[in-house]
Amino acid sequence: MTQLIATSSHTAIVGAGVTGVSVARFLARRGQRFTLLDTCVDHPKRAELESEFGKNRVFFGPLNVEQLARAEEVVVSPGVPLSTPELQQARNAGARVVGDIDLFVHYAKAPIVAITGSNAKSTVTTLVGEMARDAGVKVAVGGNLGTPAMDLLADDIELYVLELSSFQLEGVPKLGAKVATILNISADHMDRYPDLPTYHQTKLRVYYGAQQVVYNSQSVLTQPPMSAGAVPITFGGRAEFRRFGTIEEDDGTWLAWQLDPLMPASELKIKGKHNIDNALAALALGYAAELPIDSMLETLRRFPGLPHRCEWVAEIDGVNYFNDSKGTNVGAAIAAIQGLAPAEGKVVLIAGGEPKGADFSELRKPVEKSVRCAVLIGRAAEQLAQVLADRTDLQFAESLTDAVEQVRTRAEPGDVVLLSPACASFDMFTDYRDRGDQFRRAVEALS
Ligand code: UMA
Ligand code: ADP
Repeated sequence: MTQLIATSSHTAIVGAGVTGVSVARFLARRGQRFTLLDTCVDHPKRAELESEFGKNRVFFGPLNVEQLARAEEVVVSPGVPLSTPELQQARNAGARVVGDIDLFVHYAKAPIVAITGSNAKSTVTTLVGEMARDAGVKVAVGGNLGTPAMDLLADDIELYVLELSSFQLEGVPKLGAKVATILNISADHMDRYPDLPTYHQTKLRVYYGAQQVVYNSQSVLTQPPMSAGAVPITFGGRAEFRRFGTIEEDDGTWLAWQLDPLMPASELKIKGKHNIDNALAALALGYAAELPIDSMLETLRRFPGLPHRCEWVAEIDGVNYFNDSKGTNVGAAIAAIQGLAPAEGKVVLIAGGEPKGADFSELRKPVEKSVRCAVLIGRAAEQLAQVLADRTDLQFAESLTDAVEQVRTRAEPGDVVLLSPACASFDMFTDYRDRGDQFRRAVEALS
């Protein structure tokens, strides 16, 4: 446990988004002194925040090092890199610089299931939360998923299930989770990290102090650096000792624990091979958190998946349309292409957007194997075209509606049309939800 904090006589909170506000409200309830700082002068909630916390506690504009250094503790929001020069100067001046998760760990009284990875975090976190709820556990679910961790704190909670981003893990010296996992690692946020090893090291922080670790048997990068606590549980691939995997039976693929078949994969509502891994990961985490297996299987049978993640939208002229707007990096798009590629038909892909410093070359092989044609949109279109030109047919579209109209003319019966952009959405849309909703509307307009 870190030497905390927020018991300090004065805390500076950097970033007045949902995280910063959750920390400010927590400190306000405890009657502790704090200042809330945000570099955005035109902050959309400026007036609201000044009215809630008082003008003398909320500051907008460039960070003031002296003001930061006067605080004993600086709680930094995940969107603000710890490498920000003013934060480094404050640290040099003696301030403790932490994130909201550090604060949360200090005050949480119930065990934590901590889930990170490049992709599938929200799906698996939601599933584990549902499994716990269905098993009668009083559970709180949040973190990067949406509800900031500090807003989850309550005395009657029996289990916390947290989705943690690399940004949130940056500020956590020792998480001490009951169960921790990295689901998978592929390059993401390469506009924030200098290289993949640095990003990977940040993700590994999820394991520090964990009682039980769960990792992906198919990905060496998800392994904890040292075996701490109980013998690890793994997921993915063929089921074996201490592994939730699959076994092949006469009637198809089954989810299994060690040698015990649990349920046919065909009973899952979430579609695609990658979602079998997600179901197995959730089972492994739930098992490690001591949830009953039968009840977890019932949850799996019911779980419809989250919107914008390989979400089925419509079937038009024998072509199935899927919205994977949350496929915001290369690893996600590859999983979606491979997971949804039909046995008989091909994928017609819509990709592109804000590239986030990504290297798209890993898309070449799966695109060559499974993609009939790719329609490219957004700022990354040219970059994607250079990488994919010799692998599949390419077309360009000015808008998502235009892209949907183009894919309609290219898709053949038995094909899958897939929006899985491998990019962020901010060049053309408010966020991934807006992009997914616009895709859905464009597809519905076709039919
Ligand atoms: N800001 C500064 N200085 C900076 C950068 C930002 O003052 O240098 C201010 C902005 O003006 C803004 C505030 O910081 O007012 C925003 O803070 P934030 O970016 O940390 O965002 P929050 O609203 O606190 O939301 C954060 C997560 N956002 C990021 O990590 C960027 C949310 O994840 C998360 O749901 C929420 O905390 C609750 O835990 C979003 C996300 O995009 C969904 N996450 C990334 C991802 O999933 O890939 C990691
Ligand atoms: P995250 O919260 O990590 O972004 P989500 O559950 O929201 O994860 O899924 C985001 C995207 O990741 C999905 O839309 C899909 O494209 C991709 N994805 C889902 N499961 C997997 C997996 N097991 N491996 C790789 N990519 C996946």
